[in-house]
Amino acid sequence: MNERARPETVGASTGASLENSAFFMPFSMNRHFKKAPRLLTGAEGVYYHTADGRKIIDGTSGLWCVNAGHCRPKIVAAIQKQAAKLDFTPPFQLGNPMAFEFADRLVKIAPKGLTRVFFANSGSESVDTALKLALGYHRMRGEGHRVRLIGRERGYHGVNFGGTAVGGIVGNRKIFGALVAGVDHIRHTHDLERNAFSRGQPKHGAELADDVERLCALHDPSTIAAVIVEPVACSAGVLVPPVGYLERLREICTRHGILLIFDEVITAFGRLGKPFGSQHFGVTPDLITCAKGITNAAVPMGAVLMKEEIYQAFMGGPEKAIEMPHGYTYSAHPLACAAGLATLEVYEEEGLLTRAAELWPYWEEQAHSLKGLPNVIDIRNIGLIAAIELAPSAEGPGRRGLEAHVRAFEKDAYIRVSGDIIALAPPLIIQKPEIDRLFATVRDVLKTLP
Ligand code: PXG
Ligand code: PLP
Repeated sequence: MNERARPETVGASTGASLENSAFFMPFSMNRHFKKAPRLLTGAEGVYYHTADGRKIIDGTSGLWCVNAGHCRPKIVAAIQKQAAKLDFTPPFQLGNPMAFEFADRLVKIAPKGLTRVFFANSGSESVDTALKLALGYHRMRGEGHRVRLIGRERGYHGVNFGGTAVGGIVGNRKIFGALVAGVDHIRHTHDLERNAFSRGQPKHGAELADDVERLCALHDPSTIAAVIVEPVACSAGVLVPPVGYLERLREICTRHGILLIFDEVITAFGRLGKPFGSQHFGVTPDLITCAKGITNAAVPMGAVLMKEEIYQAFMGGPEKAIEMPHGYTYSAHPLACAAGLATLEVYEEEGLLTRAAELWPYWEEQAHSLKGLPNVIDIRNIGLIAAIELAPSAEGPGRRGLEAHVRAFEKDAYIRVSGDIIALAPPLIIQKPEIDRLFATVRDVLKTLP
């Protein structure tokens, strides 16, 4: 066990003292977990370390965020140094030089035309920021009647009110009341009947983008501010866009003066073999939200990238006025900027932003080799992402998925499940033998699942 992995909570790893812990775990089965906790105490590269001394292969990059692998020395050192030098700067009316440098560096790797950056502290905050930027942009241009926001069924845009409202996961919405007024949704693109076992983008479904036209006919395009989608919907089970779908969305939005927002919280920073997913698909949105891999998850951070004309729309008033009445105490936090700059260096030095493109064919073969195993009803992949969809068990939806997650952890692999869909997206530094090991464990688990 390495130095960092030495547990301070060995007692807790037995679960003995956890059952009544004050910690209300987010998005977790609190009571189930606290009875038999799965605790991580260290990490390095593509592995987590557990309190009982096991090395667990990280099949989902933490939560799709540790793209360069865990505890990278360069990033660790940058954070340590920054913490000792300048811990915090107020981001309102003051600044730290790194924020400006980091924004300029991000723009250099972003899709052409996205020239300005607004910082937040998470994907959720980035999404709510982007929605407010879209509304503000229209208002500034004298189109304040564009107030509607369109999301997509099965979309995940974080957990703040705006993101929950445009999101399309029923379980995340149903207990939180009316959310935000004026939101509507297009249909999702998941279609196992026509597209099961697709490799890369599925063939069928481009026409689903025409759902935006349906909502334009219903509400009138002049009332719609923005459409937000994930280029690949990851949280809700890896829904890869059909061939031609994103292009069609782009065309419809442009034609109606509607802003197109790509939520790239997961697809940015190399997951699809390019710095941003938009670049892989060759479709440029008006705004991009990102987070997670922006700092390799070592310090929380999120960002919204936008086209020049959006930024300029806010710059028309008097110079001595605040152009955008929005921002967070921790926007452009020095530790996040330091981590982000070091992360970009690691990505660049190791070619990580394009490595998924190299690994893709091998990854795809390995993933699809699980076809034919019990209960596997679909396998899909794109970049360094794969999903294995299982038929729900007789006990109900999600039970088989949960069992797969728990059994894999016992066999030293961390795999994320969304209902009965296993989602794999390891750190971009993963080597082929480790890919083999990950899929061998998933294979073992699938063979024995009830
Ligand atoms: N947008 C997208 C597309 C995301 O994937 C968020 C926004 C919210 O980001 P924050 O940083 O506020 O969590 C996300 C986050 C999963 C999983 O298991 C995915 C996310 C978060 C937690 C779990 O699929 N994505
Ligand atoms: N609530 C209160 C009472 C505050 O004073 C602030 C910030 O000053 C916030 C919420 C927002 O916090 P943050 O800027 O960290 O999002």
